[in-house]
Amino acid sequence: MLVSEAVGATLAGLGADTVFGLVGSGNFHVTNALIANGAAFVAARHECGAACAADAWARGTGRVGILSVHQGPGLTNALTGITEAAKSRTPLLVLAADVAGAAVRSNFRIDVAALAASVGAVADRLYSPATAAADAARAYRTAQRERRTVVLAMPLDVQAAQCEPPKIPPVPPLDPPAPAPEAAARLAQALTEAERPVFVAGRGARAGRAALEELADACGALLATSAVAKGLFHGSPWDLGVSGGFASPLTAELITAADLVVGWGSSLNMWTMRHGKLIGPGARVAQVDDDASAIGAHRPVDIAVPGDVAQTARAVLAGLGMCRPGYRSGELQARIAREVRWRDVPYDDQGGDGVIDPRTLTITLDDLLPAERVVAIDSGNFMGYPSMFLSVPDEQGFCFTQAYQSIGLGLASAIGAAIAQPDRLPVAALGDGGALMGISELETVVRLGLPMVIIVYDDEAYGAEVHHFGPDGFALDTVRFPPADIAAIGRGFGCAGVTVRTLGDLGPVRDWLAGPRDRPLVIDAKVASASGSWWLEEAFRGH
Ligand SMILES: Cc1ncc(C[n+]2csc(CCOP(=O)(O)OP(=O)(O)O)c2C)c(N)n1
Repeated sequence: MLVSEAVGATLAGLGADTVFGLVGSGNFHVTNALIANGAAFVAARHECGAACAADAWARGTGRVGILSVHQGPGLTNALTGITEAAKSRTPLLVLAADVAGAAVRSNFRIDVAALAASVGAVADRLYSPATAAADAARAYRTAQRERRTVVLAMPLDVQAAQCEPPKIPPVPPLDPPAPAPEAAARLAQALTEAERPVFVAGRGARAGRAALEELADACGALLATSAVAKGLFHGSPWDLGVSGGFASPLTAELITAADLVVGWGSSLNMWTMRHGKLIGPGARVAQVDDDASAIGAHRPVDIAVPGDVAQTARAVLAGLGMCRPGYRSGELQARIAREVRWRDVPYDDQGGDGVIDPRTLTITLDDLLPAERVVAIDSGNFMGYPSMFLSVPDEQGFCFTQAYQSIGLGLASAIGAAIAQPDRLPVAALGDGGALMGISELETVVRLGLPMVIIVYDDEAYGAEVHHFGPDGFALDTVRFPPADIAAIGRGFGCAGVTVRTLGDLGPVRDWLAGPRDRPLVIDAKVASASGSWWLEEAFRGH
């Protein structure tokens, strides 16, 4: 059989059943081989969109995402999305067609391995017809086991050669790594002694809610998440929501007053810890992570526990001594219920003169949109509004692709998130800059019939730059734009479109929600943007 067929059959045999991509001559046969072996193919209109959709799908399903791209420009077009995935440790396998080794003068020739390595992905290759199926299997397993983004170069001459039908034996599932008993005991002792412990759970804790809640109940800890794990403790009376730039005043106050902060599968990076400001003087820090290299990578830690989150939480629970009530009291519970959500924090509405306050808009949409939702967020000044004012039902309800801080990824991410969770309402939250950058995927949303709500926080500018440079008196002509009728652009793609300047303009949103939701809805919200956001200033400090 052809190597391209063997590779497709091998990957399908390993579990690849959904493939995102854009097909050119170099990845035509492999993609068709995957389809012939039962995989669904999702065609995007730009390779960056395909990469983002595959990334979001992998985040939403917890499985290896598959991206298929043409040689040369197919791969370079996908690179921003691949970089986001690589920096987020998304298990993603990129099937990247490549020129033949001997085609040294090919116009498509690029150094695929160097390109992959430069963005933090793992480079692998189909080395020969005889090894190709094993090469593909190795690449898939690297993505799966090490949670890495792997770029598999597939030279055209190798793809076109003949090989024996592949025989790739299945590998039994691996158990997650248990913590060392001494390390678990150290954490158990620290929690036993702590008076005000707070857990900060990250992406690595997304499957660990039950074990973490049980431990937190036993030692009186409050529960928070990093932005990527928003929703993990939804519904718990002790849920503080997101730690970091998006933390509400009460959340920040309670984390800062903790005497022990435990990061669970969280890097405790500058965003999550507000450059360390959320760690009070004298507080101890513990970190649990199944990747030992992540421990202490962003800040000093007092207690290091390499190990799987859920297993560690159970081991620590078993080793707890007599705990105090910890941080929990009836009074605090009532205060959390009253104050912890951003929407319960008073603000002065800045709407009027043809623009709506983005907080007012988002709170109202939070009430209107069904709770069973998955929200994907683009980057920009606006991004705190949906992150802070839209609730999500659980950790699967939030797709936050900010590891590379690129604008223009949010719409495509929402596509992958929607396909991963077809029973939820997909919501894309974008700035006008990011929306117009990634607009080609609006055709994909329409073509796939996704019942998506696309909220565009339209300030007719690259607001992040306006607010960063404006106060210093710089000219802003390069970052301001004339009005664009994004609702009409949406209608042109086949969506329903509505322009919103006041709450009174939301009638068509209610109508759309009433059904049949047979096409996506674009909400072009002309938003007030008098001043920049504090999370943006926080972000610029990291530049
Ligand atoms: C690909 C890319 N180009 C440029 C930037 C720099 N940048 C950061 S935020 C931003 C403005 C985004 O504008 P918009 O999407 O309208 O959101 P807003 O900031 O106005 O809320 C820009 C250009 C970036 N992060 N990524």
